[in-house]
Amino acid sequence: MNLRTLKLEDAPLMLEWMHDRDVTADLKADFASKTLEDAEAFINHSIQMLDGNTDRSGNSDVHLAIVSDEDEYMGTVSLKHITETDAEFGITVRKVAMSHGYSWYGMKAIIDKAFEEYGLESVYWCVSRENERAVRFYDKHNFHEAYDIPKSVLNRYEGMDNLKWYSVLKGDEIDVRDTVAGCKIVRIKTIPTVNAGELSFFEATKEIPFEIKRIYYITKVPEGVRRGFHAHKKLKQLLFCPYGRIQLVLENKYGREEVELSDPSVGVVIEEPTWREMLWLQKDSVLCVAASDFYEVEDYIRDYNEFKDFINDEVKN
Ligand code: T46
Repeated sequence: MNLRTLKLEDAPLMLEWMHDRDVTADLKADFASKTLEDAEAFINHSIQMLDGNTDRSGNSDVHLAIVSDEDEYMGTVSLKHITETDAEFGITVRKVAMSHGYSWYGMKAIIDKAFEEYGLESVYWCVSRENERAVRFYDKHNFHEAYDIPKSVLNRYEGMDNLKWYSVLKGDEIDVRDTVAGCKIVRIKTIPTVNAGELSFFEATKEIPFEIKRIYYITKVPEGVRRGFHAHKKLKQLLFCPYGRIQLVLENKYGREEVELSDPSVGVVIEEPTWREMLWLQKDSVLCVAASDFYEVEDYIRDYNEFKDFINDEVKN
């Protein structure tokens, strides 16, 4: 997969999705009436814009082709209405490209460009809530609903209701691993507010797969200190770091792996016997834990060899 400048020879495949009701049903613009010449004109215009030109209304947009390894056009990904700080994201892919990772690849690549190449602070976009496929896609990738879209942007969508807005801020991690030593890495819903921080929340048993009976947090730990060195027999926990940087080393029947917790919107769910060690990479980092049960000293295995025997016995049974 690749992202490249649009070429005139992409026009027929661009026209293919424009005339495909399955692709365009929930899109704002009327694509059904477009012709090959329209597609070519769009591509020519996009190439001019890449040269730093703006259109008559002063907009500067970037439209790039998402292509296969064989350089076949699969869809277009865009940053529109680019200002010094933000831009609107847009994407359309051909039906054959759906569910093959092209949308995610294109989206991630252009958002990376927005922050790294164009120096933007935020990227936003919206979809019709009736566009279930798109809403599922953005939710699956843990993008968060945005509630503070400026009026000037909303005006562009006047007359359209039932829209769901999303935004990504510079520094948001949008490509984290799914698991660490078989433990699920979860995205904690996080709502950004422009210039006023973020609010994160999770609800049992929606984002985390157990009822919460206890919450505890570890604070005031100096840099370089390690804690943990134990496993639990039954306890399930969600670990997250709302402030600072903590390295988590996890070991269980899936192996030994580490992950850095440094994003308040990322947590790790430990559901089975797992040896854990936590290293404070930054002084005063906070480790928060939501646990499935009350504190029970008998649930701890604090001897590493005993833990190894415990998981070996579990594997055998
Ligand atoms: C874990 C990691 C991530 C209590 O009395 N009640 C509690 O709910 C907890 C969690 C601890 N304690 C007592 C037991 C010890 O006397 O607090 C003291 C410190 O606990 P510990 O040495 O186990 O702390 P960590 O940081 O090594 O481990 C803790 C949790 O205990 C453990 O369940 O998974 O954080």
